Amino acid sequence: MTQKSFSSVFLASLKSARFVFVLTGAGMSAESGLPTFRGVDGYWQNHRVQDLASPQGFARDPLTVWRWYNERIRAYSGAQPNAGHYAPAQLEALVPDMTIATQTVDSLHARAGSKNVLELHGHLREARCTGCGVTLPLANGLDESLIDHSCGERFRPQVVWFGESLPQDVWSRAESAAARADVILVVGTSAQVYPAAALALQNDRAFIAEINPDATGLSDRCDCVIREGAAVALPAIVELLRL
Ligand code: BV8
Repeated sequence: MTQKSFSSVFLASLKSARFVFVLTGAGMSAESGLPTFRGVDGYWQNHRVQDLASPQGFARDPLTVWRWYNERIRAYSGAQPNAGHYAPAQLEALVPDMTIATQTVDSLHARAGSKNVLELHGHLREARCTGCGVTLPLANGLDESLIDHSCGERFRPQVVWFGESLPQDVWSRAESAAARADVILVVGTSAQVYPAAALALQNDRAFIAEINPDATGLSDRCDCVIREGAAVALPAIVELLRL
């Protein structure tokens, strides 16, 4: 992508920005070979969301829920950050203050070197007992024999399920970073999940750019849309900022 691929106002806003806020979703990891949630081969094609990513679904069938997460954990550990993950890590060094708020739970932003990452929907690095709070590392998933804990309760993944509140400290840091942003990049999200998607809507002063091959519910609210994949658009933006 060349300079002409981007609106001059976008590049000027980014060059002069003090605060940059980046909201990312599953599309960030598509070029790492990980399926998105609602894409053609999305995770949820074969499962009902309510049966997997919710406290009710977990209470009803913890074994199926853990089998789904173990499958994803194995996929995540075999995946590598892509150029779209490395670019924001490089962008952090080019702007005074940058925050990434991600809906992904694959830890690829951190593995790519990003320092200031807010995991809005948690992560899959460890499981937590719902009774006594003890945690277990999830490097290779959770052995099914360990789901029930000796304290009488069960281990669950450290993610935020539908109907659960986002971690208060993470949410308030994300809200203030979005509110003070001069530029907001919305990358790889269908913007269907709230309150995360609302982060891009609460600041009417910022220049908002969407990076997504497809249109979303946020597209009309953006000042520019870049119909390209994250692994192509984000490195191109970083290169142009360096000029
Ligand atoms: C809550 C963790 C109550 C688990 C996930 C309004 C306000 C508040 C809540 C709601 C509301 N309306 C509805 C709700 C309820 C609900 C909700 O949003 N439902 C939706 C489905 C209608 N929200 C909740 O329950 C949240 N909690 O609200 O608590 C409350 C409210 C207020 C105060 C107190 C309490 C909790 C939601 C968290 C759910 N957990 N994940 C897990 O991962 O298993 S959500 C899940 O969806 C993932 O985190 C995923 O990342 C996220 C969002 O999906 P996307 O990331 O956008 O992925 P998707 O596939 O949809 O899109 C991918 C995009 O990438 C596409 O656009 C595609 O075109 C693009 N793409 C593809 N390739 C590329 C690309 N882009 C760039 N480059 C590419 N190469």
